[in-house]
Formats: sequence, C-alpha cells, structure tokens
Amino acid sequence: MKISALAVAGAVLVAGLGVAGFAVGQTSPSRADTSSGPGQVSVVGAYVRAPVPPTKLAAGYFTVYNTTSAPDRLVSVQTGAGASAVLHVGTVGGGMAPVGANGVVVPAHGRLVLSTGNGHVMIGQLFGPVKAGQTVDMTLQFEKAGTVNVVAPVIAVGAPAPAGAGPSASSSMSMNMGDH
Ligand SMILES: [Cu+2]
Repeated sequence: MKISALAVAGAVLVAGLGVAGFAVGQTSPSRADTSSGPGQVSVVGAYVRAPVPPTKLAAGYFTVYNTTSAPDRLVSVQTGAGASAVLHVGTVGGGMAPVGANGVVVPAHGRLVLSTGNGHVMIGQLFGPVKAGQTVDMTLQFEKAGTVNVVAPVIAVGAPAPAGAGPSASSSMSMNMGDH
C-alpha cells in the first residue's frame, strides 16, 4: 500500500474541507477521484501548537485521509518532542476523551480530523522548549497502512491554524490542556 505524508504541503487538499463539527466523517476528497490505485492513507495539514503557559503540554493536530475502500485505525503517535504522546478525540458531549488501545477509526473513503475542538495529540514530558518556528516530528502508526512520518510546524499559542489544517469545531482558539 502506498503511503504518503504531506504534512507541510497540506494546502493542496484544502478544497476537501469545509464541514466543521465532526471529527470523523464520510467524505470524498477530490484527489481520490483521480487516483487510479487502490487508495492510500495520507496525513496532511499537521501542526503543533506551542504550550500554553503554565502548562508543559503541546498539542498536535492533523487530518488523515483514507482513500482506500477499507477502514483503518490510527493506533498510536510518537514524537521527537516529548516522551509521551496521547490521542484525545472529541466526544458527542463536547469533551475530550483519551483513545483506547484499539485506536481511532479512519473510515473508508473518509477522514479523521484532529483540530481545535475535534481532538489532538497531547504531547507531554517535553524534551525541551517547543516554540513557534520549530518543527516537530511525529510518527503515526496505523493498523493497516503502517507507519507514516510527518513533520509538523510549531505555531504560537494564539496563531491561526496553518492553511491545509482541518476545520475547528468551535470558534475558540484557546484550549485548556490542564483539563486532561
Ligand atoms: Cu488532550
């Protein structure tokens, strides 16, 4: 299976985004229509938001597109920025819940959006300062697609998400990482 990681060049898929409020949805990115292969799992629009003082947690975001005809699961994330990286996804009730050992489903011909209000990778035990302008390596482990590496730019606390990132579920740009 072909795997690509287009973390920084995610802007090419902006056209496929637009419905806010659903972390997992059935969509058909236009790119899938032009693909002659069996489809692929790709990660776009990755970024990391710098820690909100006084917390020492950074939040990673990205959108996973699955253009294959079978669902996949994002099982885990590792990063060079910190010793721990935990997936948290939004719940129907509006809160954030940790993802269990089975990971989080990326639907067939669908996507998984981790964005403000939808979910994030919570990066803890940071190895050093995480500041805007840096980049953070993330390694995503999928049940079927295997390992996908992305390089995520770090943005400042109040900065808007970069082009190509998934839509936020709410207008609030702030997030209290101290809740979990
Ligand atoms: Cu979290």
